[in-house]
Amino acid sequence: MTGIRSLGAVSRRAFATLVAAFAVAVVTLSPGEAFAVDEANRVVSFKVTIGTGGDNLRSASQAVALFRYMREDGQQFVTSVNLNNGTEWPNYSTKTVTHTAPGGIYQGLLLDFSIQFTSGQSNPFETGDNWNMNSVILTVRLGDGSDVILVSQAGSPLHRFKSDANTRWATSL
Ligand SMILES: [Ca+2]
Repeated sequence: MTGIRSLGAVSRRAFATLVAAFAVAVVTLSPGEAFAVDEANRVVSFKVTIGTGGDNLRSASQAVALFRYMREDGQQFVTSVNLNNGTEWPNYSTKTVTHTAPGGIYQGLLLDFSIQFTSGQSNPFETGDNWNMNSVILTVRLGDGSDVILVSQAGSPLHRFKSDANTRWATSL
């Protein structure tokens, strides 16, 4: 069964306790055994839904989503996905991309989420591309089958990416 859970203060506190216990477990268990402990809070996939405003994401431009997280040993990693793969996202369109998470990512250890824009040219005569992002929703699917909305922001635009400036948007998780 799939349900929606909000990330409240109680669950954060509970998770902090869990992580503290987990840190002890890492010392006494081999990494392979430790990974299985928090299956219910393991991030299985990231789902990103982005609304484009009145300035499109042009063909040949790239929008990449990056998810920074901490592993149980305290090291930081980033997993990323190219959202549009060089295809156009037209004005006032909404696109959803799902990214399967690598192993070892847990809900309480996510650090931040960002979108990196790179302007492209599909022919030598095109000028640099700009892109208005009007909304972004980030949902994670957890190991217990539930979906958790971590980010839901909107504006007009929420962020304007330019070919030569403001090419990164980020929010903490
Ligand atoms: Ca554009």
